[in-house]
Amino acid sequence: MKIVVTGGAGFIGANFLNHFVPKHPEHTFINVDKLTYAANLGSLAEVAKADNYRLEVVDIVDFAAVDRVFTEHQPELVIHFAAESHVDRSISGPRAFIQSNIEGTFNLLEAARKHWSDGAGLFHHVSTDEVYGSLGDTGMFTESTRYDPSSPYSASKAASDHLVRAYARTFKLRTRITNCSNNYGPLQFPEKLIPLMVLNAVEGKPLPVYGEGLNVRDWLYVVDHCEAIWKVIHEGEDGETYNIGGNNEVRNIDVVKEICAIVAELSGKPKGELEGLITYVKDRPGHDLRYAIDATKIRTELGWEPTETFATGLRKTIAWYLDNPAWIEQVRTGEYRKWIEKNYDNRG
Ligand code: NAD
Ligand code: TDX
Repeated sequence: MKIVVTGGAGFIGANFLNHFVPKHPEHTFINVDKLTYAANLGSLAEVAKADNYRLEVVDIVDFAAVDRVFTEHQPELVIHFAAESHVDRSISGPRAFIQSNIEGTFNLLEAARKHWSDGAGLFHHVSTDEVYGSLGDTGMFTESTRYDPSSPYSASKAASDHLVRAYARTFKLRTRITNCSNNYGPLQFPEKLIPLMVLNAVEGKPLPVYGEGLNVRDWLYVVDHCEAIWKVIHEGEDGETYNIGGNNEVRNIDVVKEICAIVAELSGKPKGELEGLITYVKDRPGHDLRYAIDATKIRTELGWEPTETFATGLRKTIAWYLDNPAWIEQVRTGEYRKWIEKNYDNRG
């Protein structure tokens, strides 16, 4: 089968390709990626040598380019990861989110509608739990929770989910959607909480915690997410939505303290010294308090179970960052440094 994987040079897409390309020589994986700041071809060094891998440097906002990919490769499956993904960037500059996440998804759906007649082809849309908005101290998101996005990022993802459902209902396009909680693991761009804190701790830089650090995220190891997507594609049902989450709710401040403890252990630095770097900074506007996924549907209907706990996955992740200084140097371009100045300099 020919599989288009959009956003395959980003964090989750690269983990997906690294995991599945070697396992499935019978499939050809076509990575369709614009190569934004968040992409890194260094993450795909091994996969790039494989006979069943191709790279198409394409902006999904460009319909003609997307159409050409469908014409040339005739994919039977699209797994749509490509998106602008960082909430803070969607606050300082929302336009790219509207373009890539909404218009980009629309273009893929239009190409799928044009090229896939009579139920040929499956469109798998990778989405987030942030579309459901914020929880209070109790409750969990199920597949029927009302959409209530808070940030331009989550609003753009919500819009893209709605478009996917509309194409399923109106044009009978075969689609599936997964809404997943916060991912962490190797290859994540160090603007996100976990890699940012790991790298800053290693370098003795401040650890900027937004607000009081009491916001809760439900963490899932990235390969567990990838396996869940694979399961939905192979065993799920058309038109259905599946929530994915690992039942790992942790307050941000506790995540940061845990990172300090593991970095201390692995690097030999005193834990107290690292915790002393914790700095409370101005909160994110519209900051969702708590996310928690009820993954009963994918667990009971498809038998999916995560393999990592937060403790095992976090240790593995930190060890990976400590062992891969070359990868870190590669992503820390001038653009990265500019973002760090822009996001943190005015937080006080
Ligand atoms: P990422 O920012 O690390 O990577 C995104 C990739 O998409 C990059 O390679 C980038 O170049 C590409 N891209 C962006 N705009 C594009 C465009 N216009 N055309 C072509 N390619 C483009 O993101 P990620 O964390 O890997 O997230 C992947 C997907 O999973 C996103 O759709 C995101 O909403 C979703 N998701 C992420 C998380 C998480 O915790 N990271 C959780 C749930 C869902
Ligand atoms: O420096 C920081 N300090 C801090 O306290 C950063 C970068 C984040 N935070 C807080 C904000 C959040 O409560 O940590 C939490 C996690 O922040 P992010 O890593 O930015 O993730 P989040 O906003 O929760 O969104 C992530 O999960 C859902 C991904 O970026 C999304 O793409 C995904 O859909």
